[in-house]
Amino acid sequence: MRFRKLFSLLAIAITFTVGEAARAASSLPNIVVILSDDFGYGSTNAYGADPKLVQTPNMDRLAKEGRRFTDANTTSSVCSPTRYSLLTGRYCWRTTEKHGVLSTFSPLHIESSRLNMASLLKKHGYTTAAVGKWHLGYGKATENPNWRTDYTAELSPGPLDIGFDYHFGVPANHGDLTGVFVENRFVYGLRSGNFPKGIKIPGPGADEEQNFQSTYGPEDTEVGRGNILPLDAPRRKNERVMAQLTLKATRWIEQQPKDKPFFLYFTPVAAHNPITPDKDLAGKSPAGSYGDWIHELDRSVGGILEALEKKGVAQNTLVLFTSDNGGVVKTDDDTPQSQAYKAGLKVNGALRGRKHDVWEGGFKVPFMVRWPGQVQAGSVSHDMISVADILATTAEIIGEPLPSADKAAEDSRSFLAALKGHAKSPVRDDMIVHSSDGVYAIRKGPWKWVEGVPAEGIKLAARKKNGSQFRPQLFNTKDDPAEEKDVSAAHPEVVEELRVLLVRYRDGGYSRELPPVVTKQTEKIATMDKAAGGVVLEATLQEVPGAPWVARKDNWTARDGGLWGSQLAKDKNGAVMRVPASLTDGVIDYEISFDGADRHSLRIEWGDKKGSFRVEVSPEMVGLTKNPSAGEAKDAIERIARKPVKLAQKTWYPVRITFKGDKATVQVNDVTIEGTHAVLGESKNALNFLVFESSAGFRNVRVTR
Ligand SMILES: [Ca+2]
Repeated sequence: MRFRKLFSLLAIAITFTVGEAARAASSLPNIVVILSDDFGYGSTNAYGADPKLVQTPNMDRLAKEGRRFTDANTTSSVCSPTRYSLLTGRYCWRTTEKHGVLSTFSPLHIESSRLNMASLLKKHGYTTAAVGKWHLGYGKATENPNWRTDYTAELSPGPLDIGFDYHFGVPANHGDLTGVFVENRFVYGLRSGNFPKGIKIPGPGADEEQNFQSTYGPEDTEVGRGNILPLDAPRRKNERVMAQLTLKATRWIEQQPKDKPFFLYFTPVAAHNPITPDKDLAGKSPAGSYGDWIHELDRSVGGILEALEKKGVAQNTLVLFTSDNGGVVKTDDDTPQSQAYKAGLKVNGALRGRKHDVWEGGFKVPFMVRWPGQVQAGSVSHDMISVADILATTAEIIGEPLPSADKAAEDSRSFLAALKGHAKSPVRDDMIVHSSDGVYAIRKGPWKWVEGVPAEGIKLAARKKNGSQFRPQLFNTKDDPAEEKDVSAAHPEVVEELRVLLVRYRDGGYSRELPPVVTKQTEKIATMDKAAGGVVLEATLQEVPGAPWVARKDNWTARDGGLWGSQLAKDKNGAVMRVPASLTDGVIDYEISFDGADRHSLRIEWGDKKGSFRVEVSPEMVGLTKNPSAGEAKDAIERIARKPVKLAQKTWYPVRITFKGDKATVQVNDVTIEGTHAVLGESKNALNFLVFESSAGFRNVRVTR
């Protein structure tokens, strides 16, 4: 009896708590973030696209019924880094991703414990979903250098491990080599694979069948070539990917309970390549298929708005539409983008540049927010904001204080005041943007200073092609929005102020507030004791050596106490310097200094011309790899070990390779890798010092056994 009473009291208490939470939750708005892909600043009518070329009534509705921002910016001019920033409120260059985008086979890039849009909202009672292009990786990499996402197995950790309740996605890009969708933790409809027997992974229902095809070939991919993953699963049909994603998103909205708020992160694949508008839209836009593709994006946005209305929740839903980077501009080939350009469509408006660039056309994007009763319809804001600010803004909306700036949302500043039209001062005084080549630029007031230094690992060809972005320059974006005139010579004090601020934010770990000045530690160079044993070979390399060395003389010059190699422009095999050396167990020592080289490879030949393996060193990575042996296929390459390193330019670092049995230990400055392979235990006959692209120097080679 007493137990029963206690139980019923407990039940009342639980009911009360749940009811309270539901009531509190019901006053919170639903949040729908629509992040389009490669969709340029000038591609909607609301932002000036000629309605004779494209018509975007649904996106324009968000401007008419909400607020349109004229100075909204992505953090990167490419996909993955901006997506990371939107969800975490942190610049992606603070992670290991210093340039370019993640691969289709990269591990999950958002740390599982990191505060992000989904985890923040879930904590406040939201149901959460990520539907659309993901491009933030799946799985957790191991030490194995050959690790890559296994799409035949459980894709974990993934979106469901960082706060999303539901996920339906295109793994990386429209036209990526997987050719499939992912639902929650598995490839959608996977029929066989590396998962426990008895599990049945759901696939397309009868109403989705028209959105799939039996095979997915190179012709369906973004680049029109490549080895398609051999997955036993229904294949995406490019023309129906937008329809399928929209269907999954709207169906999810329909299924949401009335008493819980929801967060939908919807990421359509348009207007990324390949340009594949649905059949019923094809041929309608005078701007060609690219215009039709924009129409498809607009129709998808319309589908989401309609689903919110049908559900009766549009009045309590904040809808935000933007893009992950600027549009692709092409002018002189037969691509859909060129056709659109020739027809008169300026996808990035009057801005300079495009996707990938450090120019404004790479970052400035359409950004519209509709929130009935909270945001004035038809209003415009000229405040400078970043997609990294969406997290802090969301936190303010739901009344959750952010952790300290060094812990989370490092670069996120709330623009809620600008959204509601109450901002008395700019929500952002300054902002950092970052190009695909890893070039930083910082904006403050009317100024934009481009630091002009590409990331390590940017190839010589790109350095030549994008040379105009690889030098410091200052623009006044108010007087000169098209960034035509470098005014750094006239304003050295502005250049200095922005340079110092950029360094402070970059080294300080956050920019939400001003971090303390970090004094960078001076570079530590490891010291190594002289290896014991009999000396097989010793050379200081203060001059181009003669026999037994063989060097391609054109590429090798002695200076600064070492011998420097650089690859001839047309020679894809690198500069080579070869020396015979007889060694089984023993030690190879030398020093290396990078001066713009992409990488160095020490190719070690074993056996009687049977084969070789290589020690690779770049400013970012050290690796040990077996090359194909005589009679093996060209792609019979085995990565034995691999680790990141950080080597400064024009600095001498020690390298030591120790062989014992079939084990090798490679130490480059303070980083050590180890690997075991039969070829490592073979008798080694020759060393080839290779340099790829620009210059690297060597000195003090010593081989002992
Ligand atoms: Ca993109």
